[in-house]
Order: sequence, then C-alpha cells, then structure tokens
Amino acid sequence: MSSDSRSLDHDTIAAIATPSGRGGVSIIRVSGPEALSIAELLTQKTVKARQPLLTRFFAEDSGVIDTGLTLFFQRPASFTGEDVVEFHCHGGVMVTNLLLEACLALGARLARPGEFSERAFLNNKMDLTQAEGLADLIDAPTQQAARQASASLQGAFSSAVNQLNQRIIDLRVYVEAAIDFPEEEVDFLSEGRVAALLLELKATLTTLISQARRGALLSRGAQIVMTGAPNAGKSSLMNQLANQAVAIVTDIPGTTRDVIKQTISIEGVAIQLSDTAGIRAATDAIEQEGIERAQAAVDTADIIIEVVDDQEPKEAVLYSSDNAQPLIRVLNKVDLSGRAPGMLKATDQEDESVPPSVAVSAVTGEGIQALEQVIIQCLGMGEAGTTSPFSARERHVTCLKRAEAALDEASDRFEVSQAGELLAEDLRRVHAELGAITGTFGADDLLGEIFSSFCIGK
Ligand SMILES: Nc1nc2c(ncn2[C@@H]2O[C@H](COP(=O)(O)OP(=O)(O)OP(=O)(O)O)[C@@H](O)[C@H]2O)c(=O)[nH]1
Ligand SMILES: [Mg+2]
Repeated sequence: MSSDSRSLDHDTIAAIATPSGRGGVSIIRVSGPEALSIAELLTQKTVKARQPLLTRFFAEDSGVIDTGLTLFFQRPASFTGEDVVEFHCHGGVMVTNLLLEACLALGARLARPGEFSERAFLNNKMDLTQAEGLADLIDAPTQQAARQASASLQGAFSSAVNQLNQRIIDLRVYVEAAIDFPEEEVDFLSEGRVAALLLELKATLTTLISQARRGALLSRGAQIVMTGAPNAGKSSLMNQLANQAVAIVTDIPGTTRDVIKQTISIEGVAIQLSDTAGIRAATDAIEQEGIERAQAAVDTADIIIEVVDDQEPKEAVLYSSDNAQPLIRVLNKVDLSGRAPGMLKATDQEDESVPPSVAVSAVTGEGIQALEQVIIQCLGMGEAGTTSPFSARERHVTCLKRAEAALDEASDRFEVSQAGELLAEDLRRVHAELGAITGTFGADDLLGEIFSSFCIGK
C-alpha cells in the first residue's frame, strides 16, 4: 500500500478507545474536521488545544451524561495528524456508550477497526512497520515481544529498512549517472566498485532477513508440536513443560485423541505447544481422526519434538512432514532406562544428520532445562545478541526475501552483462520490494533523489 494510492476520508470518526467493561476511566476518541466543534457542542465550552478541560458532557436533550476531562490535539500535532479530541469519562459501560452516542449524534461516524492508525499512516505520522509495531505491542504475548514491538513502533525496523533502501538508491543514482554519461560508463562500472557494493547490500539484507524472521517468530509465538508413538510420554512432557496438568496422562496407549494446545514462555519467547495423538495403526475411528489432526499440526509447526520411550527406542521416524522443520528428539523416561539426563553428546550421535537429542524424564523433570535450551537454540534465539532488535511480521520476511531474490538476480545479470541499464532496472525492483515494507515507495521518490543530488537539470 502506498501513501499515494489511498485517499483519506474527510469525515469525522469516533470510537471508544479503552477496553469495554468497568474501570476507573474510559476514553472516547474523535478524529477529523468536526472534532473540535463536536467537543464544543458536547461540553458547551470553548476548548483550547493541549489544555485539559474539566467539564460536564451534555446529551442532545441537555441532560448531563457525566463530568470528565476533554483534551484537544490540534492538527497536525496529533496521533492521526487530524484534529483529535479525547473525552475522559467515568469507566462504566453505559456512560461510555452514552457519550459515544452523543458524539455520533453531533456528526461523527463510528470508526472502523484500526482506522485511527490508518489515518496516522495516510497522514505520514507513521509508516507501515510502525503501525504494525503498534498493533503487535498491543497483542504482545511476552515482555520480550512487547519490548521489540515498542522498538518497531519507534521506528527501529523502518530505519534499518530505510538505511538499506538509501544505499540502494545511492547505487542506482551512481549507475544511472553512468548511463547518462555513456562516455564514462566503462570507467564507472568496470572498476569493481559496483560488484563490491552489491555484495555489501546482500550481506546487510541477509542479516535483516534473519533479524526479521526472529522478530516475527517472537511476535506471533513459535508453534511446537510433539509427536511420537502412543505411551511415549508426550502428554507427560507437555504437562512438565507447561508446569500444570493440561493433558490427560494414563498408561493406556492412545489416551490423547485431540490436539491439545497450551502457551508457555521459555526465556521470554512465547511458544504454543501442541500435544497430539500417538501415531500408530489406529484401532478406532476416533483415534484415526486424532492421528490425522496430529499430522496436520505437524505440517504447520516451526519445530517438531519427537518423543521416544528410551526403554524401547524405535528407529523409524514416526512423523512425516512436507516442510523441513527442525526436529528435536526427546528420549523420555530416563528415570526408568537409567541414561544420564541432558543433551546427548555429539559422540553419542551416529552422524550429523541425526537431530539434537535430549534425554529427559517427563515425570521427575530431569533434563527438562536442557530441552528448553535446545528449543531456544532451534528457534535461533540461543546465543547472546541473537534476539531481534525489533518486532516484525511474516509479510516483512516475505518482502525481504523477494528483495533478496531480486538483488541476487541483479548481481548475476550484471556479472554477465556489465550493462548499467539492466542493473538500474533490476535495482528498481529491489527498491520496490523494500518500499512495500514501510509502505512509502513511490516512483517520484527516486526521481527527486536523482535530481537533488545530481543537478542534471538541462
Ligand atoms: N517413569 C516414567 N513414566 C513416564 C514418563 N513419561 C510418561 N510416563 C508414563 O507413561 C505413560 C504414558 O504417558 P503419556 O504422557 O500419557 O503418553 P503419551 O505419549 O501422551 O501417550 P498417548 O496419548 O497414548 O499417545 C503414563 O503412565 C506415564 O505416567 C517418564 O518420564 N518416566
Ligand atoms: Mg497423550
């Protein structure tokens, strides 16, 4: 979405900005050209910008709805960039609704979800990643996710993208200049500088992708699915990791039928654990359905934990997945098998294709800490400094990957052709893919940039 392609509605919107229910204070927010006149009609007072006004709020029939604060933020110095008024009333459901109705009666219309933020974006108060950071901050599942969303809201992600974009623009300007002055083109392009810059861009983009991927994982929470043979101890492990008896445990194979989900937090990372039906040739229709559900959960997981009873380890891989998710093998019931709990040493593992294996007891809790460490490492959050400095979304990862593909293509074609025109066109695509992240890409951006730095003007 570009800021040029969406036009602003010029009507005035209103909504209750606080959660519905009982509380100390509720806030009704009004934005648009009529906001001030609505405030003055509702309060029957003159309302001045940025001066809190303690006043009564009047209904259409002149009855007093409540007494509270009115705050006026004059455009453009407001959240949306339009005139914004906030009415702070007592936090009752009825009084809040009455006040909202009074605003609607005075000419506002009910805002759509996210419409205040949309107006802020369209008025260039924030870019898309900031608007998304704002939504992610509100929905943050853990403290760490909240901190990263807050960084995105403050522009940490957009500034990383913008810095990269600026470097691409600089390179385009350089290449386009070479095209405009063909007699110098050979010198411009053949001195190896372009190839070196392309390499640097690629390295920055790769870092940004892995940061965004971790940021996205942290914002939405990781999906981990436990699978394995009946009675291996999947439900027991779920209960141990969740620290509560979420799933039914019995010694009857085939106890778990449905997929049972529980959200846990390991080192600030939100994880949705799914316990599934043990996989075997099903004995009845319910179990068969459970096994199909287990398979569906496996297909969408970020990580698969395969639980094996260490007393009778089975070689066969019990799950099948189209995606190549990381796999962790858990050797369970070490209290019975006698194996030392914890991460298996590399020498104990036959070769590198064997997934990381952790020996635990889901009953005594031995080895569980080691398992949590392996999970965090598999999510790419292991070593210090590997947490993302900002929150992100899958959309951003997709855009960044598209930009990376376009950049690879640009580099490959340039290596063969050494043609400035082709490179300029390919770089334009990289730029557009990145521009889609912040929502600020427009064709005029680049023209302005070229003219301002090159004074071609003739
Ligand atoms: N001693 C011991 N017993 C365990 C351990 N983990 C599970 N069990 C026992 O093994 C039996 C099966 O455990 P569950 O957790 O129900 O196994 P499951 O993999 O969920 O089985 P299904 O739901 O049937 O697929 C129960 O009797 C558990 O108490 C363990 O680490 N040590
Ligand atoms: Mg079970």
